[in-house]
Amino acid sequence: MNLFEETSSEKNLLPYDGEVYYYGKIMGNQQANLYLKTLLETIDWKHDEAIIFGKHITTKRMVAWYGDEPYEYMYSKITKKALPWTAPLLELKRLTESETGETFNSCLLNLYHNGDEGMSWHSDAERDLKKDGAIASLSFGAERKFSFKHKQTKETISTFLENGSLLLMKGTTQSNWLHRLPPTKKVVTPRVNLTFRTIV
Ligand SMILES: O=C(O)CCC(=O)C(=O)O
Ligand SMILES: [Mn+2]
Repeated sequence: MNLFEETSSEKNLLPYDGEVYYYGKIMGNQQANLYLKTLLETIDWKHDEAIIFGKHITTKRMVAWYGDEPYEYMYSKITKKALPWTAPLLELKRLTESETGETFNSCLLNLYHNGDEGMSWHSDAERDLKKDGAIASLSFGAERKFSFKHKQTKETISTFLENGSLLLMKGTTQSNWLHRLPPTKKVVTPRVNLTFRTIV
């Protein structure tokens, strides 16, 4: 590789109005597979709930919420209370902080059992989250497509999130861009995603 070439974590995936850096795999497959197994077995997974058009919805996707303190986090009109960090989560938080140079105080976890499950267009800009705070996303298991769409221009940018990979969203990304994890018939195995965040 050309020494002067930017590494992928230095290249902003977004053309304007935000910053997204994909670090690629930050660990080998063996270690990533072990984390997937550990997280599947030790996290207090619950089906995600939301109030949509006044109706109480329970999704197939499962979620969990951990943090430094029992923070309350409101999203999709449901309030969640953060559980105390587990040892593997603290390990992953420290790894993510050292890779990105950012700090985080909480983590939202998502479990997608297969490609039927995804997450629709949204931005992570709830009131409880630090405004324009960095959000770091760690992925384990099935590789899935991840897309961004600009709120005004509708320009779309996509990337693939590999097993054991790290993605960082920062700056004005959440104010100007939506993101989603599209469902796909091609994926039949689970994926676990961790988003490290800062609650204020
Ligand atoms: O699963 C992912 O990669 C994204 C999850 C996400 O956007 C979220 O939890 O807000
Ligand atoms: Mn999100």
